[in-house]
Amino acid sequence: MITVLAGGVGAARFLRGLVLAVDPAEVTAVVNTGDDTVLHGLSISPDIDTVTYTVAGAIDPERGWGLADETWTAMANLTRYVGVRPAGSTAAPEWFNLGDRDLATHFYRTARLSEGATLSEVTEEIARAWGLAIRIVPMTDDRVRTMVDILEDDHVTTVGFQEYFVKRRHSVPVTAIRFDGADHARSTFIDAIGAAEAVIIAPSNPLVSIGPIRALHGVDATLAAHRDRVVAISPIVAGSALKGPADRMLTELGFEASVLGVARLYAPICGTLVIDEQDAEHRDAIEAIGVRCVVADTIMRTPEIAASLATTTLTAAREGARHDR
Ligand code: FO1
Repeated sequence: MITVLAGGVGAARFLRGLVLAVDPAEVTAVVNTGDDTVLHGLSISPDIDTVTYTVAGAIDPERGWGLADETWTAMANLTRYVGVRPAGSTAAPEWFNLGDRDLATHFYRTARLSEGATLSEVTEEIARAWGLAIRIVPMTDDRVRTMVDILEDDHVTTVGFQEYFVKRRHSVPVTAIRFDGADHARSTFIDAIGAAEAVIIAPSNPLVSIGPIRALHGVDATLAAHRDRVVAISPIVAGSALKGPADRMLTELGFEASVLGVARLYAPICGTLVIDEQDAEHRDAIEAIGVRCVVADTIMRTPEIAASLATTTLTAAREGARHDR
């Protein structure tokens, strides 16, 4: 079994490559649910859906989220109600775009959860409906919410992750993040770490995509116990995030926005870091802090490049596993 800890777009592209390189039935993707939200009364799990749609080949390639060939009739009609919405109401959240085809997924998830199904069960059903052979597992069936302290109009306000990421287009400074509910939430996947021949930390934001997974009880300790077979791929290339605010967020929260900064964050739980060719000069500095370093093309412009990155990462994990005995 190969276990992948996953956030959104970067992880989804990596998984799409991985399933070209190995038997998809061998792969378990453990997905962040700290980004989940409820809008219009609908349960929305953005990272789970991004992974599902991408591996199914149905994602919109430009946006990286939502479905290709999408239409937006429901959203367009929502604007009618924005003018009559009373102050303080969260109805008609027109800032979060739900396409007509995508809505079907949220309808299904919401209905099944209200029937008493767990998020794990519903996620498996949705993956099956899309014809996927990989296992997609939410990190927990309990409610965990990533909350972000932002600096706005000279004072600090706490908002949910999507209100920071989408509503404010992640363009405001972040002063702190926390994962409400993580202290008591039960992880779904500890066994999938121990049983895996390789554990891969996908190229996702280390703070708000992998951070919530690590915040669950027992996860860091289990990863640390299998550290030699854990391989991470840096989401930071030449000091920048390929997508999203990871670079700014790292700096704002006191970390270094570089492959070395990523290596320091992961050093306790991960034996090897895969970095991009553009960062090859940092290899020795990373190895000096006790993390083996592999240099590869990590910019997944095509599924074939992602497949090659997956093969390199798996080889590194298998080499690491020889130390892990
Ligand atoms: N991201 C945006 O930037 N704008 C949106 O309107 C938006 C809508 C959306 C709807 C469904 C979904 O599954 C994802 C959506 N995303 C949107 C992406 C998503 O919120 C973020 O990329 C992730 O949470 C970060 O990993």
